[in-house]
Parts: sequence; structure tokens; C-alpha cells
Amino acid sequence: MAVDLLLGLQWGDEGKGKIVDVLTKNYNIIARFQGGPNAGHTLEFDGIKHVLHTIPSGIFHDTAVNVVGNGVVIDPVIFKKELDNLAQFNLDIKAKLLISRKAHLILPTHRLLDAASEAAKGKAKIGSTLKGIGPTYMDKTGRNGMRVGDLELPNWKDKYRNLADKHQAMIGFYNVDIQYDLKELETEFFAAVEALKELTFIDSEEYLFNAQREEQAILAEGAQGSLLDIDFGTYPFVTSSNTTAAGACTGLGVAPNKIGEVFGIFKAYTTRVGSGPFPTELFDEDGKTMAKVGNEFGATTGRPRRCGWLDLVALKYAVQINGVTQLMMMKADVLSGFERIKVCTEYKYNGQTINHLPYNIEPENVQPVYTELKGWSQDLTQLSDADELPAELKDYITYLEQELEVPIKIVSVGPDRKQTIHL
Ligand code: 2SA
Ligand code: MG
Repeated sequence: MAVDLLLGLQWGDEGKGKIVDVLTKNYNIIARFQGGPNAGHTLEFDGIKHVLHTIPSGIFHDTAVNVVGNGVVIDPVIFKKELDNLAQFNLDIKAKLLISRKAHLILPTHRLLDAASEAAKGKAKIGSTLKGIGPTYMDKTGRNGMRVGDLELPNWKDKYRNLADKHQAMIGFYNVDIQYDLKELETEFFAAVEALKELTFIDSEEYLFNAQREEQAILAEGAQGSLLDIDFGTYPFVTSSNTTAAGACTGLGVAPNKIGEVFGIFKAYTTRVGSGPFPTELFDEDGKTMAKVGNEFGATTGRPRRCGWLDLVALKYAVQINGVTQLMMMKADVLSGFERIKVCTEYKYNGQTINHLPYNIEPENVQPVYTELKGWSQDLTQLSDADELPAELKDYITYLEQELEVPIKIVSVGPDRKQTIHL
């Protein structure tokens, strides 16, 4: 049976967590394939809001097994906090949450290296969540990393010590003032590792291969967004993993010809948190309204998110790179009350008009060209049926479907599980 994928088409925070939770009833297995605790996947139901960082968003359903794949990087300290938050819900974690032995570990010194690297960059900083993501993936590709499976070896602490000592020397190299108490961080880390070792470690590629043979339905859950992809995003203002569809193959061991549906999630407008170019960014009242109504704050760091109109040039690029087969439009309710809805259809690029994403999309090179559509004033948050959507929103949907050549299958009109309209 094919493996379906769900991923973000913008700069993250599209609402992947919510949709995975909505779709989990159709799947036996939900598997995260990249990223780590830099992610903040928010789910809301029964009046409670949950934020997950490393644990897949199917965890609240009794029927699904959740797999943390080899492409993910795990910080035991944050993982333990996530587990502690879940303790009150009586989930059978040992049976329902399986961890790949090949997933890499974020050490306390990876976090310190992240902080040192960002501090050394000054104004040019990436705007990292400072969770140690970049340094951990650097150790992975540099062939120095520690993996979950190492924790099963008797000498894992020696391996840890060697790597942590090397990191400390590297922190010195940055020549920035980073205050830390490594002893304290290590005590916390070692305690968290013991909690992690209570969980079930698996050879996840083998597990998922067998599951496919047994006709189990698998959904791969992406983190961050396509424009943060290490290869195809707005480099260097990106994260350190492949957030696009190919990342699910390497991050889970799923063969490319075994990928089924590719669900692409996008907001009805655009947001970005952290540094980097953002052609449709708004600095006016419209942007402020989006931020306020959309409650646009980072789910991991609490940082305010930058807001702007939908960028169709960038969205088309993401649809192509991922081979998206179904679209899901999130936060349509946030646009209620705008008289006109703007969509960026082209860029003015060094005096020319272009409709693809160029190498450099810094503001001095790229200015957005907009098309305007009529807005709607109705509150959408109580709607549950596609027929009830205002005509102007239906027009917006039809317009985007024509431009992107992919159907929009879900419109989300609020954070709750129930505020989901199937088209
Ligand atoms: P990192 O932490 O080194 O991977 O950061 C590199 C860039 O990737 C961005 N990034 C994100 N963008 C949106 N959402 C993310 N998750 C959190 C959330 C973010 C938060 O769900 O809100 O709470 O601030 C996420 N994770 C990484 C990051 O902003 C950098 O631009
Ligand atoms: Mg998020």
C-alpha cells in the first residue's frame, strides 16, 4: 500500500499538526520524517490546545501507531517534557510511540553551538529556534553524530563525552560570550536519556516496509515548510533538513515509487518566523490584522510571525517540487473582513516580470505584482458545510485551483478539529 505524505508549502506553521490529527482516523501509522523540536505542531480539540514538537500528531488517537523516523533529530530533554505533558491523557506510549534507532540525538552542546553560531552572525543570523538543529544535522552529515541506537551500547557515555568535549572546543572558536553550566545541562540530559530508553526503539525502515506489505495505511508527517528546505528553500535562511517530499523517502526509508497522495498544506495568506526574504511581507495595518486575528506567534519560541499576502509564485514552486496531489487551505477565517484579497502572481525582478522563484529573492531584487479578488465579511468559524462558504471565498478557491492545477480538498476555518470543511 502506498505511503501518503503531508507537508507544508510555505515557511512552516501552515497547520500541519491540525490536519494530521483530522486525517489520523484514516491511517494505521503516522510517521515524522525530518526536523526536530524546532517544530511546533498545534492541535486543538475538546477545548484543549496541545503543542507537539517531536512526537507525531496522531498520538491522541487510540487507533494509530506513531513513528519518529530516522530523519528526525531528537532532544531527549524536550522529548521528556513532551512525554510528561502527555502523561495526563493515559496514552499507551510504549505501544503507540516507536522511535527509529537511526534518528540522531541533539546533545546539550549542539544547542550551545547553535547559540554561538547565531551570536557570531550578528545581523545576518538565521533566526534559528536555537534548538540545536543545524549543529546536529552537521554532525550527522559530517559522520560524527550520536544516534538513538547508540544508547543501547554499553559505552555510549564515552561516545557522548568525546563529542561533547569536541563541541566545547568549537564553542570557544566562535569567540562569543555564551553563558552556560554544562554540568547542570548534562544532569538534565542524562536523566532525560533514561526516560527515552523506556520507550520502544525500532529499525523503523524495516517496520514501515513490513507495514506496507501488510496493507497498513501510513501517513508521513512533515515539519517546517517547503521554503525552509535545505536545498530548495530560501538558503541560507532555511532549516537543516529536506522538508520537501523527497525528505520522506530518506527520512523514513520509503521508496519513491511507494509514495501515494501528497497533501500540501498552505495558509490563505503567508507567514514567516525568523530571518530571510519574504516578498509579500506587509508592514501595514493589513499585516497587523493578519497577525492579530491569526494569533501569529511561534508555537515553539513565542516569536511574532511576519505576515503577508499569498505568494502564488512561491506556492506554485512548492506544489511542483513536492508533486502535490491535494491541497488544503488553512486559516481562511482570518481573511474575513478584508475588502480585497491580494495574491502575488508575478515578481518584478531586476526590471523584468517573471513568474518563477529566482535564485535571489531579496527585497532589492524582487517586488511582488498583485492580482486582487473581492473579499468577504462573514465570520466563517462556525461553518461546517462547503455550501455555506461565502461566494467570494468560493471564487478565491476556484481561482487558486485553476492557477495551481491541483484541487483544494479541505478549508480550515479555525484551530479546532471540528472547524474543518471538506470540499
Ligand atoms: P532552525 O531552528 O535552526 O531549524 O531554524 C532555521 C529556520 O527555520 C525556521 N523554523 C521554523 N519556521 C516556522 N515554524 C517553525 N516551528 C516553530 C513554530 C517556530 C517557533 O511552529 O512556530 O516557535 O518560532 C520553525 N522551525 C524552524 C526558523 O524560524 C529559521 O528561520
Ligand atoms: Mg508550527
